[in-house]
Amino acid sequence: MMPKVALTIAGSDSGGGSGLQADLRTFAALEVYGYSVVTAVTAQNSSRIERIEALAAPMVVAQVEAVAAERRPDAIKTGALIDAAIVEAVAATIVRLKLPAPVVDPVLIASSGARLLSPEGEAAMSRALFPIALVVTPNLPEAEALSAIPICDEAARRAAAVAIHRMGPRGVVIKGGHPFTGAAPGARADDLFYDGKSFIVLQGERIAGASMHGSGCVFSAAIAAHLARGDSLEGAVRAAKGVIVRALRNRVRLGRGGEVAFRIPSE
Ligand code: PXL
Repeated sequence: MMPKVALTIAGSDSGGGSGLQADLRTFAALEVYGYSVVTAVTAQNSSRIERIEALAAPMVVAQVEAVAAERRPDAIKTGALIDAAIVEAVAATIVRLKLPAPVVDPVLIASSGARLLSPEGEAAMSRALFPIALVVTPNLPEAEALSAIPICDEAARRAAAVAIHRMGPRGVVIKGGHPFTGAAPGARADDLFYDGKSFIVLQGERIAGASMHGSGCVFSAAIAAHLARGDSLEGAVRAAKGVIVRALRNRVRLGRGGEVAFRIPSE
């Protein structure tokens, strides 16, 4: 049987917790074949990122062309894109090759504090990639940075979702993993989905002790895998919420750093 194929365009995390390693693990758990285009190599473990080296944009494009020449992916996600040259090359290549509208995880800064997209890259992402995106999936700090709206409550989160939606994607999910400033410990981890018409709150209990390292990667990869399998955007986002909850319940600790989302048992 010919499998469905998802393509991730992301950074390599040598520690395996996030980036394309988390994406491929998620695709495999959802029985979707993974193509992986590397944007950068990071030397990191669960505690810290030691070094980041971006590939030249033409090498990123060459990888996309190589896989797309063989088979058109059924869905695409983007993760860490590092700089404006890579952002612009990825957006132009998706348009030129008429590839599916991507799930854009607007990775700006790693949980450990390292920048995974330059300020110029951030501007390029909202200008060139958001208008062709199917859905953009910021966490709370990323939504604040992209919308320039401080998010301290649900009303502000909705305003930020509207502001990001105006930048062009079909949908926006502002994830609930980071609590609002001043929220009570154990506050819910609900995600907010906005498609330009209505808001949908994806309910989720906060999972005590769960690390955030890599969980955004698993979430956006799960959206792409479900889209590849033929789900609607809303269906894929709802399914991905279930996937990240399962992965966080089955997290592992490999060293002294954070735990990472790991096994995704089928429901
Ligand atoms: O979780 C965001 C992320 C994405 N991609 C790479 C990363 C990280 C966080 O560390 O290293 C390569």
